[in-house]
Amino acid sequence: METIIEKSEKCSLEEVSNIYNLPFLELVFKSQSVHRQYQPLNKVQLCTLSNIKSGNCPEDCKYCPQSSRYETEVENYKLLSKNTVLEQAEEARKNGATRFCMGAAWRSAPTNSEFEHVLELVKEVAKLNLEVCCTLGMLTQEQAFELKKAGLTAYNHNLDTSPEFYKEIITTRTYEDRLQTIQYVSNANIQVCCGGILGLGESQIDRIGLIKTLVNLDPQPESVPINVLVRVKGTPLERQEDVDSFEIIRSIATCRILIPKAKVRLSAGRLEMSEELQALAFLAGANSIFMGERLLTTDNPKINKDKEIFKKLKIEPL
Ligand code: SAM
Ligand code: DTB
Ligand code: SF4
Repeated sequence: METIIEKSEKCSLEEVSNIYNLPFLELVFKSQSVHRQYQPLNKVQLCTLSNIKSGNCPEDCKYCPQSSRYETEVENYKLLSKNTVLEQAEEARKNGATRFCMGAAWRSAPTNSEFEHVLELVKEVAKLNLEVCCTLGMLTQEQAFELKKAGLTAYNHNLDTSPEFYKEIITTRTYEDRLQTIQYVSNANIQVCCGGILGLGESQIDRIGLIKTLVNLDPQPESVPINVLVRVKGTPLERQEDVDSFEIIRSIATCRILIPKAKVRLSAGRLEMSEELQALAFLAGANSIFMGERLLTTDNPKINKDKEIFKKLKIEPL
């Protein structure tokens, strides 16, 4: 079977690097020009997250508060009930969200009745006329087909960083494992949502390497979340340095230019961003945010605050 990275040299590291390193103003001009060609203007999609299963995860992702290996203050709970999730989804829709993303702190999606429960959640959320996204860890091909049948729009599975730096951040699974699940999702005709995290201590070439991998996925992802590390007390990365704001914008702009049809999502980390930086991210080609006062376990800007920014910038929810 062809693999999703079959044509991996379509765009070389050097080509990605040449774009990433353009003079800043030229880069943003170029990314905005591509944006105008491929994406609706002045529109940003609102997505809301639900942590449907929290904490106690066996993986060792160094950024993550939900790993059982670190002493964090995160809440641990098993799968949420249908009613709870549907209430959250309805609330999200009422606030203007058009996409609802359910995350679970699992290494892999379970194979028992818990998976049946997730399928049920997907079906019910889809009935609310919301796009439905899940992120449940690794999947089998069969599970991907079942999620598709249940009405799943998209599956989020991030590569997080470059293939080279990955082992510094996670040792309990490999980059290849991630690519395999992405392949299964793609085979099942579910949209691929795949991106990464900035600020893990990676070098600029790692950021470029992540983008190169994303660009060369075939088909390219429909959705690219760009997260900025949320430093959580108790995780190995709690004292990681700030990532330079211009690196965030360069990453977004490069994704916009090289993955023109994707939604580029300004995901985790907005709480620490000024309005001006967020505006610059939209200018560079970001066209989605998470709305709601929580991401999975950490805080996100208040809904009213986001409404204010949209009003000032005359941005409409998509
Ligand atoms: N357990 C599943 C998995 O890892 O694939 C799904 C849930 S996991 C929390 C979803 C994504 O959240 C991760 O792939 C990572 O990119 C992002 N994430 C987790 N903790 C983060 C943090 N502290 N800051 C920024 N992004 C984070
Ligand atoms: C993604 O790329 N970012 C979201 C979503 N996909 C699942 C998760 C961000 C999590 C931030 C840390 C937390 O709140 O636990
Ligand atoms: Fe588990 Fe996902 Fe957190 Fe890694 S990112 S520890 S797999 S919940």
